[in-house]
Amino acid sequence: MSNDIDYRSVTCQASPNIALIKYWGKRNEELILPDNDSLSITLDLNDMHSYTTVSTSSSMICDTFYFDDIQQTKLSERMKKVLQEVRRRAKDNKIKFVEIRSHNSFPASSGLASSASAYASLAIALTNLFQLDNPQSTAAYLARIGSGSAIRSIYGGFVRWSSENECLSSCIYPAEHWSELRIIILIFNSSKKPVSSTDAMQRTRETSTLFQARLSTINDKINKLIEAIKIKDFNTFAKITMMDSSQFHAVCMDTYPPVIYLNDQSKHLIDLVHVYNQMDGNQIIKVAYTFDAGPNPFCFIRQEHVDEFLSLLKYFYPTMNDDVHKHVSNVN
Ligand code: 2P0
Repeated sequence: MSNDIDYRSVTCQASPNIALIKYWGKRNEELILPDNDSLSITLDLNDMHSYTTVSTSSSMICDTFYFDDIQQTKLSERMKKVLQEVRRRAKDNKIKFVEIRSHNSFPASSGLASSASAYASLAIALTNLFQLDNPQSTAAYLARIGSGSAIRSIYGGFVRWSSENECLSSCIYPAEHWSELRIIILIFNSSKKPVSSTDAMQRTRETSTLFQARLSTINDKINKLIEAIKIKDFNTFAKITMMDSSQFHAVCMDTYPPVIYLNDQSKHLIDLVHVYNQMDGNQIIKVAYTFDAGPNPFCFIRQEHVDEFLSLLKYFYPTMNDDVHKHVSNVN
């Protein structure tokens, strides 16, 4: 806190999002323009938010960044890029320096992408602090140049990020539209991913021949998925979601050298879900999984099947009981 008379400060929060149709590949690295549209759900986990406080005053002598109250030696290049864009857009040219304080209410090592919620909260806070024009699209732009998928955390509910024109994101349906939908997150491994998404997607573009084939499937899948969400057709929703996850990981495997994010536990969970879905023999899908750039499954399920599926998870992964319980969530 500062006693400066021109001291101003804003704090904002944002939540992580999980992609149903994955973003993978940039047609413009600098501006982070994606090769394909993506569709996600913003999570509403009570204990999972990123908070960012941005402050400015004339007495500050440089830009500073604190993560978990620890001052970092320097700002990342992405963060510098975001601040450069804020300065360019700000009407008063008096923005001297900014202090950024960020923390997550969930462990950074929980295996959940925190960069999306971190950059979304930073973008919203900066937009508010400097009262930038067109706040929502400006915050979306700033979030995107910080970390591509962060643009989807600007909105709650079901969010589409377009790969066309200005590459904005928009809420397709609010979370209340499908209130029976739940997410169960299992943390199989919380260590840092072997290859960053940024590096891996660039490598995929350069080497994978399956990549172009994947791109040609995206819009059809998104249209079908949006229709499934509209009419709450869980079977179609589940099938498209699982198939896109597998296709994304197949493209990663087709990258040279291969990028392997799934582990043996991930594969076990995939088998478990399919056996469980076929148990009744009535073609009704009860659970769907999706995996991001990591081994941890995000399982979508309707409320009516939660208890049954949790019992199964507790049986197969007895040490994970607490986490599983903790992460049963509504969508935002
Ligand atoms: C997604 N992922 O749609 C995909 C699926 C990971 C797998 O967006 O380089 O951290 O900052 O734009 O956003 C992770 O990539 O990458 C990601 P950059 P980002 O959620």
